[in-house]
Amino acid sequence: MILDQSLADPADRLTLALSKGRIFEETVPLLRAAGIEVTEDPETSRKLILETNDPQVRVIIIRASDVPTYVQYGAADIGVAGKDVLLEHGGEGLYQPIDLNIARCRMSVAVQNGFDYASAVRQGARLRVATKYLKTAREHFATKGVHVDLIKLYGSMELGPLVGLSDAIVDMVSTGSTLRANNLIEVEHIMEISARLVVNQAALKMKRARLQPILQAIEKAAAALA
Ligand code: PRT
Ligand code: MG
Repeated sequence: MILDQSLADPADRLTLALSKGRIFEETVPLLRAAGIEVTEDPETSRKLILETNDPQVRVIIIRASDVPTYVQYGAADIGVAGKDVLLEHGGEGLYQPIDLNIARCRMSVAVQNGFDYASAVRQGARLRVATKYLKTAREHFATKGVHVDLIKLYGSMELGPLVGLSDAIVDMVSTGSTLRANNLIEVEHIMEISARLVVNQAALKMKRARLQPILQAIEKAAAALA
């Protein structure tokens, strides 16, 4: 279901959905390239709606995994979310994501150092895998014909194998230092991840004149990061 845009913002008012931390920090320069300056810092402000230099543009700060939902329902016109998050959401009501080449990492399978993943897989053992990314993990293991019981977690997946909750985890890896610090090793690389810009489908039609130049400027700035 898409909200009727007349119930949301007027045609020239734009709402952008971002999450705090790396997504916010790495999106700011791309917005700047489109002439949008966020005038408040979500790390120090408790406000959930931030103003910008343009009175018609505002930024809402929400949980990373909630970004596709706000955009899907038209509560935000544009959002920035990781490919990991978008795959779990499914992408309904969202228009063609632009790859922003930011917040890059990889989605991997990791196990405790010493666990013989290859032979467990070879023997057709049923593996217990803890992850926040049920959909993507299910698809990955199904494609490979590996039997798994998936355990849904909301964070700190790295702990799973250390306390016997699971044999393996599926999580994001960037420097690898979290895995190393917890005596885990990567055994499979599932996919490369980066953040994408998503647009509400109705907003793209109703606010095209307002959105098009911003999307173009962001796309150009993002392409330079590739
Ligand atoms: O933190 P919260 O639960 O609110 O949500 P979130 O974790 O989804 O948000 P956030 O801001 O942490 O991540 C937003 C997006 O950034 C993710 O959806 C990914 O697309 C992307 N991204 C890029 C990452 C990382 N790099 C990353 N390193 N997301 C998470 N991590 C975590 C990873 O889960 C692991 O715990 O960082 C740890 C590994 O980092 P290294 O450097 O030690 O390998
Ligand atoms: Mg996080």
